[in-house]
Amino acid sequence: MTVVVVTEPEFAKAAAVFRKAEGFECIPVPAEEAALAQRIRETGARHAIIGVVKYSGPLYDAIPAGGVIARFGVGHDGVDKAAARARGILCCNTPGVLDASVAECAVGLMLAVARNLAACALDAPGAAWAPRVGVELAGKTLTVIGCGSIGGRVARVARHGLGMRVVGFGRSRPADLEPYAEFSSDFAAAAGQADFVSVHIPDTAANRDFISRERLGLMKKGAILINTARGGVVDEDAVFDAITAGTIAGAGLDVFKQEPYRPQPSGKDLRTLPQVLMTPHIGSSTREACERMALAALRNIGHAIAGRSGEMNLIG
Ligand code: 8YV
Repeated sequence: MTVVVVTEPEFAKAAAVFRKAEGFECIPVPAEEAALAQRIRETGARHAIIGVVKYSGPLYDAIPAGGVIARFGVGHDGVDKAAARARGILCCNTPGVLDASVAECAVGLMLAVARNLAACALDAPGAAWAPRVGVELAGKTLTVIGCGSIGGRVARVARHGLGMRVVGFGRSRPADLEPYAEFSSDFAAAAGQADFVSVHIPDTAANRDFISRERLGLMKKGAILINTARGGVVDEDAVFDAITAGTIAGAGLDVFKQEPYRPQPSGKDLRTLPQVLMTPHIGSSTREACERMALAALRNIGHAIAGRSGEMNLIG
């Protein structure tokens, strides 16, 4: 039996898969780094399956050379690839298995903000029977920031499912341009005409606060911002100010600079704005995607054990 520690939130998302994984003994452990490192040592595990928490120290000393740090998910901004490489630890992720779930979440947030669904759901059972007037998505323009596999999926659903006009934005043209009416590498050209802007870029140093005060100012007045990518790519204070000033109409946010959400040091609290719909990083949290992420993470570890690192989804 290969012992694998799995951080508790990830274990809970796919407990049945982890419990019956053939050839593996999967042990749920705390996600907090010092406790995680301690449990790795206590259990003798060589491999860890982790979520989105950022790990910068003890984890890399606890996993032995040749061991695996396997992301349950695709984004790997929380993994210090250089630290892992220096110690001979293999790092991998699970690309492709969560695209549908994250795309559906982005589209769901778009619909929910456009039709005030969260507020209406709270109104309806009470005394306030107040039909709120929203906006239609059909015929509107959606700009997709980052046209990778998740952004592309959002674009296809929006175009073919909702009848939206989709504009793509990215540093390089996507291989499949089919869902896009236009593509541009110029933010103002791509997003200046959008009623909705949905963000699908990774949290790299180059993308930090990509949705900045300046870029929010370039967006069409009354636009709605959707973020299911990473909190790091959006300047939360600037979003707060843009909404209170009426520069943009609202936002659907699933990811935050700090999770669980905490306002930035300025104290500007997005939770106080009725135009903001916030969800607790649930983009990939469907039964199907969680099962696939668990299986893919275990498959990656299996490849490492068998000496087939070339077949792993290596990152770094
Ligand atoms: C998390 C994500 O991995 O894939 C990503 O990058 O942000 C998520 O899918 C997942 O929520 C961890 O449990």
